[in-house]
Amino acid sequence: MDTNNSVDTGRKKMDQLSPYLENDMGQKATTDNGLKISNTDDSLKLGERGPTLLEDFHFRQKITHFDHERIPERVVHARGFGAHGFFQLYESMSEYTKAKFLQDPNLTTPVFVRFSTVVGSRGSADTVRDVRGFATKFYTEDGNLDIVGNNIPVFFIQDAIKFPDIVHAIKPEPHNEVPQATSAHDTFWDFVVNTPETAHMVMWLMSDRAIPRSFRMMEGFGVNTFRLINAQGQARFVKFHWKPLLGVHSLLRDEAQRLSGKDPDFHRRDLWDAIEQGNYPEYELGVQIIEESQEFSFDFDILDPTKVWPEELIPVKIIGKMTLNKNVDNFFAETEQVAFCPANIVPGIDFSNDPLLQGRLFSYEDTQLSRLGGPNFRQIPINRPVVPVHNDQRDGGHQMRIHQGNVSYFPNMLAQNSPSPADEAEGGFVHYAERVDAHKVRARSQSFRDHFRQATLFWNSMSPTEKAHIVDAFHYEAGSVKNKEVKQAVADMFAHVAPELGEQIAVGIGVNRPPSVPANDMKASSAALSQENTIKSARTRKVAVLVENGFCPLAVNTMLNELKAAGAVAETVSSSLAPITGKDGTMLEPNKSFVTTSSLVYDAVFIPGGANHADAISQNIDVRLFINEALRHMKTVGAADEAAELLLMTDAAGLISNFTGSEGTPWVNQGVVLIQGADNLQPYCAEFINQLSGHRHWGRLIDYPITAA
Ligand code: HDE
Repeated sequence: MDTNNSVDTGRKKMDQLSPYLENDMGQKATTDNGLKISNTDDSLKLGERGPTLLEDFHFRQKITHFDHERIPERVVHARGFGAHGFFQLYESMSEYTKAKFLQDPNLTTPVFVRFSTVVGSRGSADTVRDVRGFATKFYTEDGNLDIVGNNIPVFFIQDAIKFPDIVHAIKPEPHNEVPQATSAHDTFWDFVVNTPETAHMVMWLMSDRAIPRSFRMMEGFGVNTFRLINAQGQARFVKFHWKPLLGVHSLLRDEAQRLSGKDPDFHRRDLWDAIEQGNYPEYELGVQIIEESQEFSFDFDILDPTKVWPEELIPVKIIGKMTLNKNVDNFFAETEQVAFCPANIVPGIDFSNDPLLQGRLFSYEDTQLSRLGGPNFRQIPINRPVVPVHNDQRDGGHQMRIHQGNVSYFPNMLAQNSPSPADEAEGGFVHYAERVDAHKVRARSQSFRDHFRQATLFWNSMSPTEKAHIVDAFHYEAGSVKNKEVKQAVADMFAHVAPELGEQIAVGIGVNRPPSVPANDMKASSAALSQENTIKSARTRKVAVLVENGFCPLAVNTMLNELKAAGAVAETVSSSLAPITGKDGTMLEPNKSFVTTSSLVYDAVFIPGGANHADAISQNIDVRLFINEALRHMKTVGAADEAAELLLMTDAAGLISNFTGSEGTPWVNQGVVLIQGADNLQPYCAEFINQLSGHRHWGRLIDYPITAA
């Protein structure tokens, strides 16, 4: 926990949780009844070789508890990872809302965040192509507020009643429960091609947004439209955004798929390690606000969850920052048992009639009843508000409160009407009195009918690299579909987004060119949608320094020091974990070996010089694979002195074919950074770090996935 902040830093929630922390260190083992146990290795038997006796209460309790250790996983967002932190406002938002936590910039509010994938089971891999959940619980002075968002700002469907359909379609197919944690199969694409409102979100799902580099490097979006209400009762429409201070960055498809095997925990490990190292993830909270009078001023319906509010039209006002500064003490107790619900709001925030949101308001409470086993899940420590709870709700499974007295109803005289409702001035929640005058119909508004224009806006906003990645994703996803008609329909449907997209999909998945369709009139683009325009930084990036016997200690030390100063994280990697000797006799104990790690988990690779080192490295097939893979995944690769020439051996892409030596100054081409004959490596390290902060070097193989039609 960060104690340097002058303000609360989320302490209130930690103080509340601390009485529940258990530490068994140095204690004697007992049963759940507190009876000390003398032996927990042998069951009670009739003779040493005889049958076990039913009377063995310790055996029965131990096994029974174990038998019931699991609870149902979330029906969606089953795999997730959480952390504690705090939120602090930059400036008072009192003009827009009376929410207490948005009034005073000196106040900090404890938060708990859970990131997740949507489709896979609890044990599935982190780096699959999927939407990421980004759910935040604010423990405010008005009670808990949940912003249950995703890292994609739009949703597949417009009405909550279709949620079971989309989820059934995207989950593993029911006859054989294959494939796990992916949309690359027939039922998902069958649903998509029969549901044009999915077009916009599918574009995001096929984009790099769906394979984030880190939870720390993705945006969050509340998706649904809410309201802000100020103390005068004025309402405005609002959408919530989280903007990561490290920028928005992604993996490559191939990298993400390989990582699923090499490190299925890649994202949770990354978040955990960053927090343990003090590299606290930070996200700014932004709001887009639309006046009620402007409700009908746009070429999209502001209640339609398949639409963004383009940031160039409605700017995101940055209002505060969230810092995640503490890992959980226990995954199950906190991350697994946390229960989010978009209906958890506070005075100053209210709902809109967004038909997806309206359904969500019901679903989350409902699902917790089976997942967490009854109506008292709000009493689980992680779910408790930091303010007192008083009401006449009683009993139910696992009731933790011991309510005193004989009154559990309202109104009453016996307890002087306690607990009594609070009026608005006392902080009582009063729903926004929206006037609605309409027929009761099972129908959808005409204003929700445009399904392609914003999908085209997204496509128009992508850089050539991002477009190439989208085409590549379609080739993999729709190419994995078995049914030829569905495949054809995918190419045909996305020709409505952009004819060239439909054609490029068709080429890659072996179906006919889509028939020409009427041109979509969306010509605009939005710079905010492209990751090319994001923040770039070397901070917290991970670098592998490859070392064998004979390495140059000066080069290694300079690089490690400079990386540390830039806020990057370095690990030495060698053939084994045994200590190695540098060219001047310096000993070094490598952090990782080629068996225990892989190029996949790093953002860059550096190979120091040393004559014998170069020999040792040149004979090592693992080194070649490591470098080749890093080059293929567009990562920064650096080498010094003798090692620079070795790169020629792995230079399949011809990146250094024109390297003729560097005479003491750094030589750079597409993220390959070489140096020879320098007395001082600091300028070289600065260039290496500069290249590292570029994230990936897309120019390296820019033309590879797009095939000419
Ligand atoms: Fe969810 N969603 N959802 N969802 N959702 C759940 O609630 C649901 C939607 C989101 O880390 C479930 O507690 C419906 C949009 C996140 O614990 C369930 C609809 C967005 C999480 C549920 C949606 C989300 C969930 C399953 C369509 C982004 C994980 C377990 C109307 C704004 C929260 C649970 C966590 C979880 C229902 C659509 C985000 C079944 C009916 C849109 C981040 O209640």
